[in-house]
Amino acid sequence: MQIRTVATTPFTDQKPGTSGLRKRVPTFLQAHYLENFVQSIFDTISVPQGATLVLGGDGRYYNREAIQIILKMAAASGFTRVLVGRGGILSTPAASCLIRKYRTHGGIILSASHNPGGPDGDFGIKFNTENGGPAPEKITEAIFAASKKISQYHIADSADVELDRTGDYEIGEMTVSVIDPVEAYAELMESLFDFAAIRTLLKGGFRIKFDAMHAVTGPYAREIFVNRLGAPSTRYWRSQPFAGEGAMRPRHGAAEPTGAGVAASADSVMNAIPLPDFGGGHPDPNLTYAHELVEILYGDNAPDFGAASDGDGDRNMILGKHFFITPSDSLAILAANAHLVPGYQQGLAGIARSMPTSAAADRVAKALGIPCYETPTGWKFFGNLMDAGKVTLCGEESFGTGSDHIREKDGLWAVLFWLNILAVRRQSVEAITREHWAQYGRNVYSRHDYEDIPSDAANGVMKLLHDSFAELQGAQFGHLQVKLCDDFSYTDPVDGSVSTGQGVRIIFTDGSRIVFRLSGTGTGGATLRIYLESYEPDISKHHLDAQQSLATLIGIALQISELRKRTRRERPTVIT
Ligand code: G16
Repeated sequence: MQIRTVATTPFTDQKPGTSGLRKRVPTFLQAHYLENFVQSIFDTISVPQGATLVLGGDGRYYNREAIQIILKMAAASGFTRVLVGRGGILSTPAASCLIRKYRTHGGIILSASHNPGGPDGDFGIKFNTENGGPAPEKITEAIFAASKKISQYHIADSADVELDRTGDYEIGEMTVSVIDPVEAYAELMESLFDFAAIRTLLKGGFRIKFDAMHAVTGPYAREIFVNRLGAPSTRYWRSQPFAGEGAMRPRHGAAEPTGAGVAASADSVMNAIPLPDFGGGHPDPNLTYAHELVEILYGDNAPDFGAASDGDGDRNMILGKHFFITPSDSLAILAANAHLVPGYQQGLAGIARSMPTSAAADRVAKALGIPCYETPTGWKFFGNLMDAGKVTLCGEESFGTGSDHIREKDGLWAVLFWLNILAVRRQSVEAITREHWAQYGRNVYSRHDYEDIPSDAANGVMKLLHDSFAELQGAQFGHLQVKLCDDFSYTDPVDGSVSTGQGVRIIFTDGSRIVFRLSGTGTGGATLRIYLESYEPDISKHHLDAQQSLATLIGIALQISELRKRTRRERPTVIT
């Protein structure tokens, strides 16, 4: 095998964000752009002899081409073996599962998560370490530093590898094992949940609808829900192979019924084929972007349970019949019911949530007598806590929930956790949630996103808030008084590392909160997020709409941030 050393010059913008390097596809298509970043990863992690790498992505545009490049660079950098998902497909949780199962020297996941794909969409790349989790900040910082002084990269001169057939292939000395992307992950799920009980629930007529949003979870959902749990499906799906096998791929939208008609259809999994542009959609499982599913769950003859996942399969949205559960409540409910689920019957060591996530889980932790940790936004902050055995369940308001079974958040895991609880309790999703609120009180919660606003305006809002800290301290807004305002910082209790500037918190004396934060995952302009939370112990008010209950806080947030004036936006782009 011939290894070529290619001279290159640094790009200045390869700083990983909340979760890896995410850029528009045209940026990644620039000569040497991907190669520079991959070489910076390999230079940073120094590849030991005999090392194996996991490699796969969410199937978005440029996934396959990038995989071929990375395989050749891995061969040139001394890896002995690379495990690649067939068709280049691996969900983020499945990649984490494989890294742990085969004790590899980490993995590379190609995804821009919930961001749209296609030639004008986004692409992304992230490195996960040997524990299966996203690289911590000290590694991503080192990769960024390497990317700023790179002068050459190494790549094997070899033919492309056949990605669509499982088996072993060679690039020089390195073996490329193309593996089934689903099997190990599905087995892990079977080891955690009571599949027999869920099968009985589904057989008894409990109807589910899972929206894979034409992203990576389609093959996983079909195998788990349809093949292993017996959820109804048309024969079409049963005989459908994986994505990437072009001949079987339907024309966009042609193979599946959409809209209200789907509610009555027998298919438990919709939008199940991963497409490079996600069928033109925005694979973010929330009330705005998963509206097709939301319409079904809020329509006539709605299924009993609905769920969606995102581009790379780590996020989840849970719906009941005509009912939405905030991710914060979902985490709390999973924790409160974990004793009903085989994989968690031995009890929880602790819970962790990101700072902007509501304190609903804290109440459950208190009742269980276990610790609850508050971390900055980003799954990477949970890794140390899980590795140290301090927490079992973790969750974020951004539709991420997971446990120490892997080191990533896990969309289908959350869906199965809910189904297991439903199979035991035999109540509706809404009834379980309302009982939970009756017992613990309700942390009324909402997030308002202002997407794609000019960076200057977004930074201006954040600066104004910082400059107002002294003035806000102790300020009175009607019946609400500010107890504390700061920019959240976190000291990792395991390794002592400190992360500052993680979001502006305005906390009132009654426990209500407003949090302002700039997104770390966008690729165009800035996204400003406002997180709003208040606590309602009064059961007679639990039925109220969250926006109504939070109206006062929303008004204060707009007033102190001068958001409307500074961004010229009258309303948020997305409300969840
Ligand atoms: C990523 C991280 C999550 C984090 C989210 C926040 O999600 O993996 O842990 O909560 O970003 O996004 P933002 O910075 O935009 O608020 P994902 O699903 O995009 O990988």
